[in-house]
Amino acid sequence: MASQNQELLQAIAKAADQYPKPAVTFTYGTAGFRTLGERLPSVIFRVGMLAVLRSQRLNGATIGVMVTASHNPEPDNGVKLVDPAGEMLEQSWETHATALANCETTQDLISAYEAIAAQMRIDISSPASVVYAYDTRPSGPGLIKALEASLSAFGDRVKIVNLGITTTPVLHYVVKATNDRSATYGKPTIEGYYEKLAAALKTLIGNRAPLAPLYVDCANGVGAVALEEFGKYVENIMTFKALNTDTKSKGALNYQCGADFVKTKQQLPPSVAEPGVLAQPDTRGASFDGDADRIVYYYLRDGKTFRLLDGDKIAVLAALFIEDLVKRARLQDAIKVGVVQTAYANGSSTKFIKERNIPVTCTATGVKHLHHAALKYDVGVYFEANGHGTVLFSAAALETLHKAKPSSPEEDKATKNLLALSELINQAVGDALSDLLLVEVILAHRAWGAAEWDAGYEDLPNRLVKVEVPDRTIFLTTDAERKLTSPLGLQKLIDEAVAKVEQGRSFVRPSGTEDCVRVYAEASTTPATDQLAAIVTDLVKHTAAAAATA
Ligand code: G16
Repeated sequence: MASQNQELLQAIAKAADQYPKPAVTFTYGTAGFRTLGERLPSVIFRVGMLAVLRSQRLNGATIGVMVTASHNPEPDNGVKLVDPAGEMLEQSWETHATALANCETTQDLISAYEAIAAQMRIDISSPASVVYAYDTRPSGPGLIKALEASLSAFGDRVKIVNLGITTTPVLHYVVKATNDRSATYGKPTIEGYYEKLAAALKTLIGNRAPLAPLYVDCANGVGAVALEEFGKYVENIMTFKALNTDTKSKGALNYQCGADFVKTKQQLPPSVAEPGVLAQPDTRGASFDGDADRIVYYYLRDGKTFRLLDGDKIAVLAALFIEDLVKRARLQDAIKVGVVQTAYANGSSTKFIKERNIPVTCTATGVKHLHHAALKYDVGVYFEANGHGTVLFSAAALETLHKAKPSSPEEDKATKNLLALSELINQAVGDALSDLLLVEVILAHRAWGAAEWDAGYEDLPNRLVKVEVPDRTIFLTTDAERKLTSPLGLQKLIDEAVAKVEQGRSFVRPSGTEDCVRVYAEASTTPATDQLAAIVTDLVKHTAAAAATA
């Protein structure tokens, strides 16, 4: 055993020598490691090592590795690990990821790797299983080579599945399905996912008329590939008018398109704003982000005014619809619906949900935080305002639905619809495609267009500003990122600025995916919001500059 392990360590060291660490400090952030793609080969190699350890620690369960930088600019890339249930990597392991990524030499790396294995009592020669995928970024194939070099060092101890170019949520689905011993979640393949979604969609649409064609901005990313493939499975039910599908031209990814562009700029992507695209009254459009795990909707009110239907609007639509179905199924005593948001949720959306006696939890930014909070509800609807989210049905809720004894056709139908929704909605992570189907199904059931969906509540005017600072790590937060604890004194100044504004709210947090600080502001009027955002932005700039020169 000992000599076998020595041989393995030598093989890993030899391979690792090909991927030296650059002079950069890496952190496992909101969604894994993210920075310029050219800086990442050593990180990806080491993430491969950690994926194997994680799998070994979990008795050979399959772990996912996704190479993507999602909404970030094209030169960036990133990598994150997916746990066996399709969830984000358990948080305590992020420290191990950061530790391995920052080892300066191969020798340090091997020592750190052995230390983690010893601490976790992992036999490094035991079997492991890893499935991986990547998006359409130009740096993807090179980084995948680094991952493969790492995994190959383990020889046939590690079972490897390469899903190729696909979306983040598909990878999460495949991980979950692969580890599902009951084999009820679905076939562990890309096709298996599309079949599952299409079958659930067919059940939910029933004999209703086909859905209206939908414009989908694919951010010139991998969502374009997924949409084209998936479209073939649902041809008789719905058609997609795909826009921004150029995954080949340099610089096109996420450029003036995509969910992040729309949400941040609060405007249509130029290609969607072209005359004729959303011209028909009530035509809806939707934007994916670069790896198709977020979606926002929009339409032109009266054919003119841009109206955003973001993650908050989707959460409200979904929560009220599901709550309605639960009542129709007469299961309201057994199944409680709750909503999870972050500080970015528009104040009006939170108020609207609470007024309907639906509990709301606020967590820090990052799917990993929302997901865990949502698991505490029987049905947990979680969405970030930026369009990241899904709906989780607990095992208990599913059992209640499966065992229900409906006493009327209406109860029976509502129960079946809830079960079909649990199939339609990605239970591992938010998926732009699955969320799109959820929205379309709800609108079809309600016989609503975008205007009726939008009518529920009016967003408070809001602004999101990216501020580049010399060192974002000096910004530390508490209270689900709603308050700063550092730099000292800054929060007091923000509070004073907020107190002067009607319905004012503002917070500052360091981004976990980009080298910037984010400022959010909302207030009762647009001028007041813009002014508040400008004041807080200035406060951040001055404080950061002062700290840099101190
Ligand atoms: C990632 C995370 C999201 C988060 C977003 C922005 O999204 O998965 O939960 O909202 O980054 O995070 P931050 O404000 O920390 O930069 P994506 O779509 O880029 O994977």
